[in-house]
Amino acid sequence: MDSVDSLILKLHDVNAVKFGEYKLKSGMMTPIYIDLRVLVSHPALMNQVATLIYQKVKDENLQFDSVCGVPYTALPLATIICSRHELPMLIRRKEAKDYGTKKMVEGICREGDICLIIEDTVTSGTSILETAEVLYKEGLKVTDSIVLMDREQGGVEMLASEGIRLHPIISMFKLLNVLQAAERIDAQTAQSVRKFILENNTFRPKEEENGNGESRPKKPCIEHKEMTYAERAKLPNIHALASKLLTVMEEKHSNLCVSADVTSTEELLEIAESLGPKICLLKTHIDILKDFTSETGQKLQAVAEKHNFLIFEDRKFADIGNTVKHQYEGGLYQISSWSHMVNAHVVPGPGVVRGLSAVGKPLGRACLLIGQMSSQGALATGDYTQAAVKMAEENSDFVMGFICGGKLTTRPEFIHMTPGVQLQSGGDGLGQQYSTPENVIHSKGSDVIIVGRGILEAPDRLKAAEAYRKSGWDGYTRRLALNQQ
Ligand code: 5BU
Repeated sequence: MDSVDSLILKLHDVNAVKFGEYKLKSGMMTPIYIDLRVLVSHPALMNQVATLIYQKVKDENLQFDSVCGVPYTALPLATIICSRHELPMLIRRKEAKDYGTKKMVEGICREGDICLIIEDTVTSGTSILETAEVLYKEGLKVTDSIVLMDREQGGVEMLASEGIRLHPIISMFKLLNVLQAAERIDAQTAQSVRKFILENNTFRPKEEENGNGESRPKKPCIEHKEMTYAERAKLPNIHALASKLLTVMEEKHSNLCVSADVTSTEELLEIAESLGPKICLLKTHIDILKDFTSETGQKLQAVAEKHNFLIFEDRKFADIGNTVKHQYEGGLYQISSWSHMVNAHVVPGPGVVRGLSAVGKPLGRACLLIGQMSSQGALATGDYTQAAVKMAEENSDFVMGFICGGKLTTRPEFIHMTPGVQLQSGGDGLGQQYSTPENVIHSKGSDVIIVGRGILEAPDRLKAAEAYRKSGWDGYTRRLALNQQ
């Protein structure tokens, strides 16, 4: 039997998992209560739990300088792990002493050190956050936390929104499945608890500006049992181009779109040729080229074919349907003839999508709607963003996704792409605001990072593209790992 399955049964044996009517710390009534305080009376079980927690550290390759258990239940667990593996430990005080040093944390705190937090049970994640905040005051960083039992009521999402990855050993749905399979509980009990958990998610994304000019998405950034890019590519209702892009991403292990904001055709083609193997998508601003000819589009297409990436002209259409139809098809650039996808503002209403669709749909093209912008003070927030999501859902035969700061909809057929990405957060003095690939992909649940100057202005563009590719892909694999237990 799987070690987690056997642990679940043992926890049930020692009455650490109870079914009935119980009150949580928050006052919420619950049909299932997890009481891991009883662990101290069962040393063998305590050792087994400590082993599994340390196994998680290894599996996830977590990097840290010290370990802190959330008082009190996780304290002895942290102690066993630190003692066995000779790791420095920190103890968080619940109350400061009123004599002596008045310290809130015992142990050596070095500025900038990373502390791993261990917790027994998580509902909303606030206990971990409270401990993290005490550690932050001592100059420490917290990037990861391990919890024995995640009640799957929003703790993962809440902590992710605060920059902490939560790694659960047991999740509520797994626990219910194991107990039901072992006939410890009947199907009805399991089902009523599942219903309770699904109906009582404590995570509410903050609506206010997040300091990056974007309002946070209304839905949690991350869902449980998240699908891989490859799985999403096979969805029956997905746009063929979205499916193609997800397939390319999976094949090349790249969720990197390079924004080739250069002014000569030669340099554009050079970027496409040299960075092609690293990217899934190349974004253009074709109207900044000083020497565009119809050959530019054709040559770009040939390079895209050769290196297996798609082309996205960042044209940001924003006019009535009839006008955008001409702008998309005709003029100097004849965008629809060479670009796989384009984007549009939703400010004109659905006519903009219908106009573009009239030209693009017969060619197998697709469109991204601009739900949010990366620039400071952008007005695309709140209800406007939600209207963009609705417009996409109503036009999913041509709309394949969004330009946004993070995940806007849980519908997996839509692809989320985020500009304003650099390895260091910050800005450019002209309103652009940067988030890191990790933040964009892992914390905010976007799918594709769009990077311009972070790569174009690097001394070695290829090396920089590889660093962004790796960082974006790592964010994706970590997000998957977190949501697939
Ligand atoms: P940068 O050099 O990484 O800052 O370039 C970002 C690119 O993405 C640039 O071409 C912008 O026009 C584009 N962009 C953006 O930065 N923010 C947005 O909200 C949108 C597009 Br929509």
